[in-house]
Amino acid sequence: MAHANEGDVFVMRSIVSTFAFALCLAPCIAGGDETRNDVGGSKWSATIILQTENGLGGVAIGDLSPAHPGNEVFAVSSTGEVWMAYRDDDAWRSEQIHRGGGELIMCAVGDVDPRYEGNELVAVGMVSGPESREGPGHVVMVRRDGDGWKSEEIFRDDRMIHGVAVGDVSARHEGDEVLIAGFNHRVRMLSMKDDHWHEETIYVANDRLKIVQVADLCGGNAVSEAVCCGSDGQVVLLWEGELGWHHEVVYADRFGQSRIAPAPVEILIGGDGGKITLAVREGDAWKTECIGRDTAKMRGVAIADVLPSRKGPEYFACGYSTSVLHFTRQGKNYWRSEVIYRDERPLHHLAAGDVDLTRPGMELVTCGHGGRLILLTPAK
Ligand SMILES: [Ca+2]
Ligand SMILES: [Ca+2]
Ligand SMILES: [Ca+2]
Repeated sequence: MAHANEGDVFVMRSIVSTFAFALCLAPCIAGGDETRNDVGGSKWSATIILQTENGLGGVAIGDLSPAHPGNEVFAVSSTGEVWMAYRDDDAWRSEQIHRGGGELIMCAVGDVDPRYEGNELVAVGMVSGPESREGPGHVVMVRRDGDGWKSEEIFRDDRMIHGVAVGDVSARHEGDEVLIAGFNHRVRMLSMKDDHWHEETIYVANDRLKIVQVADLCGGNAVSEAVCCGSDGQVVLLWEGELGWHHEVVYADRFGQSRIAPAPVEILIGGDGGKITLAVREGDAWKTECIGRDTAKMRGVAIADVLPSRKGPEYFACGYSTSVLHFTRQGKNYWRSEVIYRDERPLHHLAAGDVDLTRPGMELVTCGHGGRLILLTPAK
């Protein structure tokens, strides 16, 4: 995999971005360690909220623990661990809430099992061993149980499961469903009814699927839609109508597309060719534009209102270059990017959510091969 060196040029559509910035991060800290980054006139704080020995594949933000106010941050590791990080007054603390035998890639939080009060976490990956090995994949559900945690496998597939999302995408089933996407090219929907998990395939792609996300892109539908992407280079919108599941290709590229972040009327897309694409729904059609490029495969994208000083949401991406980039529209078809964080190792995911109750708006969380879970906030 490619690593960007300090000084690498991020070639943008009309502008050269601010460059690489080496952040020196302290080793393992239980309570969180803050480092100030000052790049291109904008200041961002990077706080290590968890340091593990193994690489972290994916992060999710949600409320799984009533004992801690607001949302917690979850991350899954290459050795099958699920971690929870939470803020305790001024310190960040963490707890391992599950350990399995296979690499976990992604996780999501939501109320997927009505038999238990509140939200559950679902994590996906390999049943055993690393992603690089052929073998079955599975979905593990982790939930609070008194003062402890309980986990169980709720679905097993013949290939690795790479992406997972939770949301209400089907009116035929009460409440939220679990969507999974994996290396057998399928998006499957899991729903709990009568004490059993039911599964149905809702889409078959041409190649390995990496990600599925729940989205509200078509106003007027009673339930949400889904978006998936993978190695065939297509980003596909899925929705259930009266006649079953429908799909529509939003974007196609010769490189695999590995991360998607849907927001109302738009989708931010990260590709294996290092390209970051914004797809905007205009009427019944999709309009796409390249908003930036990185020097390696993209492994995280986020649309979120993180900067209170700016109107509307901001666009972020990260990947194997080790950088987290912030994209700003400067005018029609003209975007600027800046590096707001640089890790020591490749980054594998980026998520946005409200994890800090002391500041308005959302925060960013990223993780990757270095085993660090990093909270990124605009510096005070
Ligand atoms: Ca909580
Ligand atoms: Ca529940
Ligand atoms: Ca439903």
